[in-house]
Amino acid sequence: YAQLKKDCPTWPADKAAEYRSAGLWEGLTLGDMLADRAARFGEKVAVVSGETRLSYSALYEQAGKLTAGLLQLGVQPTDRVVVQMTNRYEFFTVIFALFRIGALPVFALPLHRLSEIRYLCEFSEAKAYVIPDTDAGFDYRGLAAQVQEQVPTLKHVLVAGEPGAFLSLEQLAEAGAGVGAREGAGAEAGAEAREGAWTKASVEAGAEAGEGAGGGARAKARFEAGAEAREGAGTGVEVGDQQEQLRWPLVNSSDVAFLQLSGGSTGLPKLIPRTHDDYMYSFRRSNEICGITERSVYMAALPVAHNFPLSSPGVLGTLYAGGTIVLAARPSPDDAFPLIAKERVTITALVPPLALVWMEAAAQRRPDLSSLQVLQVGGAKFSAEAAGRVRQVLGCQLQQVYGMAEGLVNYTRLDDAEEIIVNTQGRPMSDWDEVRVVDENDAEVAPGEVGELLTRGPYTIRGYYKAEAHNAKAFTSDGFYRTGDLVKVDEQGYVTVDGRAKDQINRGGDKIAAEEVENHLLAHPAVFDAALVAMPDAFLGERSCAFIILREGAAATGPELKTFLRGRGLSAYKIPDRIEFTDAFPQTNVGKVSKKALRERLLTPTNS
Ligand code: J2J
Repeated sequence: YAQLKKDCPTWPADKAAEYRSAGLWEGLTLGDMLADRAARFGEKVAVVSGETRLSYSALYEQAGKLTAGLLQLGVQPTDRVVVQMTNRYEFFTVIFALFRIGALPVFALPLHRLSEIRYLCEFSEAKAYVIPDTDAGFDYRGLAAQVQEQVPTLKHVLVAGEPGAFLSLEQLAEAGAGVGAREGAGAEAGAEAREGAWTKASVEAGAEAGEGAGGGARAKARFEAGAEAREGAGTGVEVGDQQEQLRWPLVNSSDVAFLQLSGGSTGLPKLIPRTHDDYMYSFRRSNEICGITERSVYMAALPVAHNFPLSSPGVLGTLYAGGTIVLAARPSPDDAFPLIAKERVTITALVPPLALVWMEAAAQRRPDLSSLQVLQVGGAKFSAEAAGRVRQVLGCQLQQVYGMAEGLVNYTRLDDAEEIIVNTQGRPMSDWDEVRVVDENDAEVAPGEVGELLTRGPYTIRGYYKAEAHNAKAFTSDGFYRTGDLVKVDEQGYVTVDGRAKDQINRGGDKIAAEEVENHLLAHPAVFDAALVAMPDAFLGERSCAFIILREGAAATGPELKTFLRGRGLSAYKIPDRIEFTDAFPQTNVGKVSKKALRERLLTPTNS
């Protein structure tokens, strides 16, 4: 815990105390949440995934078995586990098992390949990597074999489905169930896992807190006692849970629960440490704004580990409310429309290009979308023109969502005037969100003028994981996160996204850090210099174009360079859509490559 604390910058004590006493941070963990909801909602369906319908109790029980199995395997509190899961129910059993242990999921996206996964495993020193067997014709087990060969810290690969050479989650859960059956064996595994890290005093304090109390009160008591006891050390507690006789280490609500992936603008992706307290606040508050209740049926059409479908209010908000999650294997109208009709989906979230595809398909096919009340669109700018057609074509309310895995999420409100819903990206979800719009010198711009959005608040991180030097640039000295987004904020606080100051391409919601791709290109022997820029695209909003200066006497074609990038294990969406060769890059007056000038080159039709 001491090391993790060092690696993850957090809120200053006075702010944390403020957020706690205002009741924003409730002192509950994600594990507490599931335990409580399982007790309250029991046989109600929590997750629908293909043929599988998992009740709240079943989800809790399966997560419990996996918890025991993972402990037996040697997964310990604060261990990192890279989770790359497609939209299937095992995503939930795995993450809740990890939350229970206090191990940290590191969220990867299904499209990530060797280059990204190897980096995530290496950088987080992951002990395990969780994958589906296959999806959309891709075999993740082959990828895992390569990763394991190259990353020595990676001890285990766990597979949802057919395990091949690895261990399946099912086998692991069976092993865990065996352990659970032998009374106290889970405790042994747990105790072993805690060896050395847990002081006696803290264990006692924790146990006391756990005793007798139940539900939220128990968690709160644990929180207080645990926080006191745990100065630099971990605590263990025997939880008087009727449903299973497992012990697990005390996980504090102020602990980092997982590492989320940043869209990134630097050479290597950054990891975002989110705590139980801050994340739960974000989806609890989102639930209020988005009207999520026990009756809500939320469909995850986007990859479920992405911050948007995970928490805005997404699948976790839905579980919090006791609603039902429907996992769509794919977001296409072919897959999603029948599911909406069959499961009576009430709300879902899309990125703009998918919203366009849905509108096109709905206009032609007239599917039954009568249950759908709200369509959330975010991740990239949704054009006002398209936004204006949503209600008529899909028959539901549009909600624009402008969020970021680092924290701040803006929503248009469901009862906002049509004009606001169509033309803005919403306003911050919380009155506690602090927002500043500044110029290049960090001076606040006049109201309504364009500037970079800086933000700080109860669910916006204060720094990336293990990134001290970068944090000094990405955050102001008083803790505001520099979003890199150029925005306008109106008198009512509504935000319009106007552009970007960060060196990133937003390809229909998929974020590409220019420098990351440039570094891969520079590894090619024929490439002298490379610059990746965005080019406008009617469908995706932006696509990427790489400008290349070749070494003297060297030759390479566009297709060769693309093949080269694929060979380096870069995921498909990061492969440049277009490659242009040039003799020199235009420069800014301080001698840097002018990406603005390069982008402009793409707009002039004479360009070859
Ligand atoms: C313009 N740009 C947007 C929007 C995000 C909810 C919704 C989205 C994300 C997300 C998220 C935008 N219009 N409506 O985490 O919880 C761009 C901005 C932003 C970056 C963050 C959530 N919505 N963006 O997209 O971490 O540039 O989160 O800074 O992937 O996406 O990307 P990401």
